[in-house]
Amino acid sequence: MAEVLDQLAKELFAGNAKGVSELTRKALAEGCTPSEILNKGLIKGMGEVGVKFKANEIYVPEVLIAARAMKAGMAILKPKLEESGVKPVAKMIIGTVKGDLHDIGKNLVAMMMEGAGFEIIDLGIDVSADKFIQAIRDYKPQIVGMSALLTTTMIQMRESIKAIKEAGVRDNVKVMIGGAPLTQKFSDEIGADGYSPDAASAVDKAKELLGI
Ligand code: B1M
Repeated sequence: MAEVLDQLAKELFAGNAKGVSELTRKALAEGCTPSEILNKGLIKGMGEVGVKFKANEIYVPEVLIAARAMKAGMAILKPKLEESGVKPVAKMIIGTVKGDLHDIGKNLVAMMMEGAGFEIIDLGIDVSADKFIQAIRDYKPQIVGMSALLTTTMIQMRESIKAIKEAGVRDNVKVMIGGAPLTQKFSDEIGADGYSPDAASAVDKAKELLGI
């Protein structure tokens, strides 16, 4: 049983979507629980992707290919997880801030978070403060993720955090920010709860913020 899960983690790391689909089915047929397949197969493989990405041993294309393989496995596993009542680690809404259309980095973060067992509600690009606030009310996430790639839009993060505070929902969530022009100093200045420089550290930061 452990063998099929190890193999699954390896195929996910290699980005083999077909292999991941087959092994997910095989693991189910061999009697592995959906939660074992998720944690010891898919999340384990994606965790390895995160480690290598952080160490600059693999790059964006490899991460995207691994994420596609993860999605292939999840498509089979998701209904089984729902049937067996496995809860996500936590819920996160994420979006690229108003005026900014860059989404490659944001999508990578969303994929790595999903890979780590988080439920992700992706609000897309050009997300206004009002849209963040509405989504906090609608989805009740534990984490709000904001991404910005332009020096002209990073300021929107300050505006959004201010608006979230004024709307009275700031205490309900941890706000995490990221994007190429950002720094920890900027994060501190605008009152975010956390900053992370890349998609793999985003998972660590989110867990740290939630104490999990
Ligand atoms: Co634009 N662009 N772009 N662009 N673009 C940059 C960002 C730029 C640095 C290029 C340059 O001039 N050298 C520059 C910004 C300069 C500045 O602000 N100082 C720039 C500009 C100027 C523009 C336009 C204004 C160009 C124009 O029209 N004149 C325009 C703006 C449009 C708009 O947003 N309103 C524009 C448009 C575009 C395209 C549409 C063509 C395209 C985006 C396509 C898309 O995203 N779907 C594009 C691209 C591709 C880039 C570059 C080349 C690549 C960005 C990228 O995807 N990087 C970029 C130059 C560069 O970076 N080399 C550039 C890869 C990605 C994986 O990295 O997004 O940093 P990144 O994400 C990382 C981390 O930052 C972090 O994790 C990710 C993965 O490790 N991270 C988070 C990101 N979000 C996070 C959130 C977190 C945590 C971590 O928590 C929530």
